[in-house]
Amino acid sequence: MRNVIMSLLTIAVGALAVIMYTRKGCCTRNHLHCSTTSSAESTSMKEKTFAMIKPDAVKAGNVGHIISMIEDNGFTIVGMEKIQLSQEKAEQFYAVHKERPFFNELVQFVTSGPVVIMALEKDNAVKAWRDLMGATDPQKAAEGTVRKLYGTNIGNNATHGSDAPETARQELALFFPDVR
Ligand code: RTP
Ligand code: MG
Repeated sequence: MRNVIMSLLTIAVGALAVIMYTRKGCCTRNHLHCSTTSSAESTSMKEKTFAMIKPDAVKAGNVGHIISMIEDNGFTIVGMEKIQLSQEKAEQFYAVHKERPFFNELVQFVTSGPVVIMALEKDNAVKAWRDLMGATDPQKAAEGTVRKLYGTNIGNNATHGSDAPETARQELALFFPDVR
């Protein structure tokens, strides 16, 4: 009888250990999308995105205002640098628009002065930063968005944000290879 009770206890402890390991496992295997929360909370996931304050906003002295908006909206700035983009890097960054009629103008603009690049982290950061930036054309952007406040026209629209999680990974790898 005593042996049976000991065996049952061993099985119970083993099962408990397996359950606890499984719950912890997703966190150690995938730190970008780590969540050990209940199913009700599982739709919000820490994510990183790439942001740029473009030359027009840097020249106009709006870097501080835009960074304040970013922090006030709950983003963590995990990387930041003020840089001058080379023609080659700008062409690489905007390669997806190579065939568009505005490509040369776009590369010329983004290399016309220093930019501030950032790696931002937040739950659903890609969409959250796109929402905070507003529409590509500042005249169509919603009130209170970065582009409405600090953009001038579709070319001079103050900021850039990655348009999808895969794009964010590519753009972060291009500018912040150490950010994971
Ligand atoms: P971004 O990449 O800079 O965050 O902007 P976006 O996703 O809102 O817009 P996208 O379609 O990726 O276009 C990239 C940039 O190209 C300029 N653009 N000019 N003249 C035009 O019709 C035109 N269309 C786009 C904008 O400066 C836009 O940010
Ligand atoms: Mg874009």
